Amino acid sequence: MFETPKPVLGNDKPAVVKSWDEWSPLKHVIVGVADGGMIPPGEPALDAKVPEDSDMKGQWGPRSQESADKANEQLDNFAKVLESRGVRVDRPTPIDFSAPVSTPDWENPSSFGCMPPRDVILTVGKEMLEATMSYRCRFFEYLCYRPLMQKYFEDDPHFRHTAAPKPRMSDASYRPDYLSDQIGVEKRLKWTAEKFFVTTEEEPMFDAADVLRFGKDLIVQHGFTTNLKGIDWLRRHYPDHRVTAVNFPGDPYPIHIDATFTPIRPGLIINNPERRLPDEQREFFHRNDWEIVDAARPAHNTPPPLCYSSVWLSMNVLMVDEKTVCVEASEVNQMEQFDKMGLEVLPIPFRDAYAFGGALHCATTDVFREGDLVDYFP
Ligand code: DAV
Repeated sequence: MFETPKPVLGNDKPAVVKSWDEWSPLKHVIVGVADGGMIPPGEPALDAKVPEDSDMKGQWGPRSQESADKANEQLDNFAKVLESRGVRVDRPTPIDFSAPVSTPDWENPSSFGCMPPRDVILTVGKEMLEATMSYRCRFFEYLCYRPLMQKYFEDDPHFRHTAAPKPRMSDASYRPDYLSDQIGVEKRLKWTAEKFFVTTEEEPMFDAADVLRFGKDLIVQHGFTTNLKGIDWLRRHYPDHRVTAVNFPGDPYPIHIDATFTPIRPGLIINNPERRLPDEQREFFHRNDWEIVDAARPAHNTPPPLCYSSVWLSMNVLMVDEKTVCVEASEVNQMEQFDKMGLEVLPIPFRDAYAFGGALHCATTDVFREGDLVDYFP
């Protein structure tokens, strides 16, 4: 019989859930774990994200114990650094990611992992929402967070635990045009510019990591992992927020906004210079005196082995507060840029964890930040 695992908790004090933005003082966070992480088998939306020249092409199966151990060492160290800054840290509970999964519409030989909580759980105010997700291999990932959700539900009488409608993720949800592994970057860029993405508009789909929280505004990337219906669903779900769709035509593999567009503090955003926000979409920010500056170049020319993400994980940073930023320890250019902006930089070694699902923003999700709901774009 399946027994519900006990949550791995930072401490036993009752939890309180609240977070409205990406930069207010962080007091409680979930940090992912690498245990059991898989290279998932091919499926339509995942294949579309793997670049033609990637070492991931055609691979699948369990990741090595050695690589998981190294990743966990860095994840644990990251958790310790956060704790030393007064941040309480909880960890998800892995399920058996190697087990085949199925629904009435499809079967997939395995799941993925639970290293990047940011992709799955969206905290807005006192609510934690489980995203629909968009990859079949990530359909059941929310289960890893349920022990924590139950604990928060018991502790905080005002916490709202919600789940967006599970998509069917049948073949109708994916464009067969993206099935070829010989598309080429030129055609991909044309398709991205035309907003012709791998996901169709069959049903609402979104990953939580396509959403950035700016107080009363939610900025959402339309791309491979979030479709327009997903954005519309978010708009209807958060009637007291403004939900604005953005897209970045320079990105041939647009998944998740957090290696593309990163708010640092009220009034300041760094933007990936290869994935510029189009001028007409910049208006929204400029009108309210927000500055959008080019992010520094990554320090590496290639991602580490067996990694889905691009070198732009350099800008996938975690704000501890408006003046303190966690940056991957080898990203010297990004650290220097933040230093010049007057921020305190906490260097965090993390490249061994990248392959399990991303960098420091991906590997966390907020439980509690100080501060209240602010309208930054009145
Ligand atoms: O640039 O490959 C990575 C985002 C991971 N959450 C990229 C996007």
